[in-house]
Amino acid sequence: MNPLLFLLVLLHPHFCTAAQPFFHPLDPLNPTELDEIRLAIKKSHLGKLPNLTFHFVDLEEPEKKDVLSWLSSGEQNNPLHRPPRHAKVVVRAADSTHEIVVDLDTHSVKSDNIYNGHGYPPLTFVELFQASKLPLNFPKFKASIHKRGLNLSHVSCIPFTVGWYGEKTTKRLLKVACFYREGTSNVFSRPIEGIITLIDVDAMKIINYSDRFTAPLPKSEGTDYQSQKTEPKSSNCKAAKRKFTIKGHQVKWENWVFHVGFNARAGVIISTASIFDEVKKKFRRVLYRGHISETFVPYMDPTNEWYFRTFMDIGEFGFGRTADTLQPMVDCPETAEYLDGYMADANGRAQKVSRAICIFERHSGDVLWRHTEINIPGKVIRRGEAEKSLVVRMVATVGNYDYVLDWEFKRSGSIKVGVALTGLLEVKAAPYENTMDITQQTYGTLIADDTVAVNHDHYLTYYLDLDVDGVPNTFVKSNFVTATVEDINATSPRKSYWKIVRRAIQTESEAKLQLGSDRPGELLFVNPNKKTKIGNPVGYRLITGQPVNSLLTDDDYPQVRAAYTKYPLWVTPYNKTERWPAGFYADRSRGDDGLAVWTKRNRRIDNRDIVLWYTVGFHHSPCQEEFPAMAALHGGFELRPANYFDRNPLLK
Ligand SMILES: *[C@@H]1O[C@H](CO)[C@@H](O)[C@H](O)[C@H]1NC(C)=O
Ligand SMILES: *[C@@H]1O[C@H](CO)[C@@H](O)[C@H](O)[C@H]1NC(C)=O
Ligand SMILES: *[C@@H]1O[C@H](CO)[C@@H](O)[C@H](O)[C@H]1NC(C)=O
Ligand SMILES: *[C@@H]1O[C@H](CO)[C@@H](O)[C@H](O)[C@H]1NC(C)=O
Ligand SMILES: *[C@@H]1O[C@H](CO)[C@@H](O)[C@H](O)[C@H]1NC(C)=O
Ligand SMILES: [Cu+2]
Repeated sequence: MNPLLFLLVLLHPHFCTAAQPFFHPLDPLNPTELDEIRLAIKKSHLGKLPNLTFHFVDLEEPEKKDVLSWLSSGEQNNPLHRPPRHAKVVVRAADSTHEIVVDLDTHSVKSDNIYNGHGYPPLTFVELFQASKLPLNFPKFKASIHKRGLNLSHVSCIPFTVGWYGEKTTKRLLKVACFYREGTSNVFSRPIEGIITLIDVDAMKIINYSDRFTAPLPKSEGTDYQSQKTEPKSSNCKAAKRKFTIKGHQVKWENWVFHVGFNARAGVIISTASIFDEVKKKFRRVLYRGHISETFVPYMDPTNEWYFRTFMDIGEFGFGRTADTLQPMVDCPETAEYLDGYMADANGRAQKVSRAICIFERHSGDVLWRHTEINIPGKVIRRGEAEKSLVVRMVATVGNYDYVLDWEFKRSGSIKVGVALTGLLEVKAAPYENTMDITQQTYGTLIADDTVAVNHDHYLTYYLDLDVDGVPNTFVKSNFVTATVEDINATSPRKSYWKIVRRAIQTESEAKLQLGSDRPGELLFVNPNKKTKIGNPVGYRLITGQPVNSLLTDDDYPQVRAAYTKYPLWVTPYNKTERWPAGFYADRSRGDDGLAVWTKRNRRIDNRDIVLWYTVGFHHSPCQEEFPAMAALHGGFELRPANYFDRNPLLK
């Protein structure tokens, strides 16, 4: 024990009597801390400003070097040695955006800076809720509903973010579209087409209204999905004994140890993930921090009621904010353990999402490895192991869509990131009952009578601060190229083979890659300062899914805002403030912050602390089976050791 702590123990006996809570500097803010933050802000000068609203409250991450030295110090349970704990808070008050740092050790506001750049912080649930109610009391809207022969008490309205289309000055706005609930719980299936209401969010007033045309209201028959409701059923067999431990937010399973955080914006955050090396007898680092960092969902319909539907769900709303309470036996298996999530609501009050995250051991039924040997006279050797892995899962329900987000850890050293899209399609009403009747561009697929599901994309971008066996890493791109047999001495009847051409990438501009279009190859992240016993650079391989790049033109405003979606892969030098690829202030952003802008500096990325940005994308052309609810569509990628271990870590 260090002498200072010993002294404190004498002065404060509770230090040694109370069980030490397990602490990690990246632990998310707990409800007590959220309360302290709110009170510190309320009692500061900010508390006197009108209309004080909390838009974002999160841990202000300690410096990476401090976290790493804490991790290696062996002082994990010593509260005196923890890095200082701060919170970052973004509030709106009197029509301004304030960025505040609160010191959680002194319970006081440390700094307050007014943000004057473009874009706005995420919308609060209160704002979305209030905006959704405004049309229902608006005389012109009531008249439109009456004109269509509909009953106002069956109308539900849903607010959408509006993007940016070159306006010189902007306001915080929402556009509201309305739906007819009558006869169905599938709210999204019966759009009341032709009407859009524009709302000034700060004033919370309707500032424009358009009712351009009517279209047949899609009928309610066949739209419901509740008949298939899966009631959580408990099985008779007793749940298998849990094979992992959760201490605070630290998870240990087989050869892995990692930390599971949570915030309103990203949802699940995996950090300080290390894997035990049986040969070296120590934990070795793989991933300092990984989380989803933005989604971009542009719809492909340029008409007045649809053109603005180009959502950035993480920056505009938040995946943690929309994290759903997981249903045992539907969302996660019986053996799962759950973690609650905490965040601040619009008043700064701690809000709990029960069972926001689940963790479970998965027995996929797949073969992990196997071999049968018949070439040994007199015997047959048959060996192998079944696959099992540990999954950390959350679900974000953003309006009509549900995103199931998995981090899967394998004993082989792989980390698989999985994304599944499910939920309801966003549809519009159109006067067609058969594709033969279609006379005008529909921008989608006719999936039911009078119902068109509009084409769109989903881009889910992951922030991956890899620390492959240490901080300095290099991105190495190899290509498999066809070589011809040089026929000088005519010793080989073969004409060709392939060989590997490796290139260590030096700068950001070389690192942004179009995948799939060019030659085959592999993407490696190596620690150039470490080699295996026999000399290969220690690395991890990125195995991508199907590459998907944006097809929008560079001058299209949504594409200007989400310029990073032109490439599925970017690599940047680590910089704590570069975290959100469309910028932090994504609502009404103009593309002047974010990955595509930062990388214009073309910084060096070789043998440095680097961050990989990888986008899982989908071009979604809807089909009839996706109505009334859509079976999960899967995507993802894998980080897989490549000469990281001296041999297969599964075979001891
Ligand atoms: C406070 O909000 C209300 C409505 O949300 C708005 O009418 C008022 O102008 C706001 N006051 C200030 C000073 O921003
Ligand atoms: C509208 O719907 C409500 C709720 O179902 C019902 O009570 C009311 O009578 C309806 N109004 C008309 C005019 O049909
Ligand atoms: C309001 O709507 C009209 C008609 O749709 C449009 O011409 C006008 O530009 C809109 N004004 C604003 C402020 O959006
Ligand atoms: C061809 O054969 C000569 C003589 O045996 C040898 O010196 C040379 O290295 C060979 N070249 C190749 C390409 O194998
Ligand atoms: C980190 O990134 C921000 C935004 O790109 C930039 O302003 C800042 O100078 C960078 N810091 C360092 C140390 O490079
Ligand atoms: Cu989709």
